[in-house]
Amino acid sequence: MAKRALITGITGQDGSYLADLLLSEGYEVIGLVRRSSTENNTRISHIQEQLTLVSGDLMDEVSLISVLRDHRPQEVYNLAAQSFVQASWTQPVLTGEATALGVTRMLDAIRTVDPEIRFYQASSSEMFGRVRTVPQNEHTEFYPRSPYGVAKVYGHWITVNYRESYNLHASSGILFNHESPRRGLEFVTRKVTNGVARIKAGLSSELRLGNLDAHRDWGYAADYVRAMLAMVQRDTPDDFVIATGETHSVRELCEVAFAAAGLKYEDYVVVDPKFIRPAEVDLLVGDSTKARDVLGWKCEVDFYALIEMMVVSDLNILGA
Ligand code: NAP
Ligand code: F7E
Repeated sequence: MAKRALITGITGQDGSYLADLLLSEGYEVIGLVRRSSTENNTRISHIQEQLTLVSGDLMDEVSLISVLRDHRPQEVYNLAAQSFVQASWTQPVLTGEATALGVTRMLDAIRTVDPEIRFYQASSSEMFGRVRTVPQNEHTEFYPRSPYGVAKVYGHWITVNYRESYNLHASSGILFNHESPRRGLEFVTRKVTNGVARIKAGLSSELRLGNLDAHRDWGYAADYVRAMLAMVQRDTPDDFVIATGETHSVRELCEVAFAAAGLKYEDYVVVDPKFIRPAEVDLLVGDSTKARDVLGWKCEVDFYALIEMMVVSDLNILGA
């Protein structure tokens, strides 16, 4: 019989790639979607008929319990969150409710309905924040630098705690930044590749950014969802860092993205203090040796191929 999985955050970047992957593996996929006055299914429109979309919200435990009772998934992938770091300073309480307490609501719904359900939590390299070691691995101390990072630390530890308290099969994937043509326009990679396409199409004459010196370990989202699936299939739940092991600055990102369209970033990029954060994460670079050794996971798409893929996609979208 086909396995049944519930994905929270299915309308987001990772949810859509994970749904693609699970369907290709023969899963029945249930997607939790929060109520909205306008439908927001663009990332999953190509597979919508193969999905069962159900209404619910991480803010509302009753809805989570009902969805688990009605659909009885064997696996739950908790990808839903307020995921934009910058917004976590203007909406810190909402970020805590969804990104931190939402994890407890889902874990407790699992404990109540069926403690045999296997659980994946979308943890983040933002938990490392002001990094204590370089590169960062599963033993690196957390030092979050935003309300989002703090909320993710809570989400990680409540996952570990429910595993230890109630013996749940709960794993936490500590994923470094991962991007794709489906990335939200507010995140820096997509903002840059969309900005390049807009300039090329004659729709903009400049691109306003914040800190160009921040360094990130950027990978491809479709590679990263393979790691989520692999973690949940193991006999023993555990925590894994997922990263490429390479770091690049935002400036380098601009250089590579503008060059892919035959442009020089210095001619268009303007630093705007509006995009500088109250506290910054200066440098992230992950060590995913454990994932390679235990899960057999590795990434297939490197930084340069990823940025080129995103520029090409954005140029196509705008017909530039
Ligand atoms: P995303 O594109 O921002 O998607 C977030 C998803 O969460 C959307 O489907 C959103 O629904 C949903 N959501 C937000 N609040 C909700 C609520 N209260 N109840 C139910 N659903 C809610 O994020 P992503 O890039 O795919 O990331 C997926 C997860 O991985 C997130 O937890 C993120 O924090 C984490 N993460 C991401 C990265 C990365 O680099 N992408 C790295 C590490 C960890 P709407 O469509 O209705 O807004
Ligand atoms: O910023 C700098 C910014 O917003 C990356 C989320 O998926 O990954 C993501 O969080 C860097 C930061 O991603 C702009 O200051 C400069 O240093 O693309 P971002 P993030 O904050 O790293 C982690 C792993 C997650 O878990 C999160 O959910 O780029 N930067 N100028 C800018 N960033 C943005 N967004 N916009 C700018 O104009």
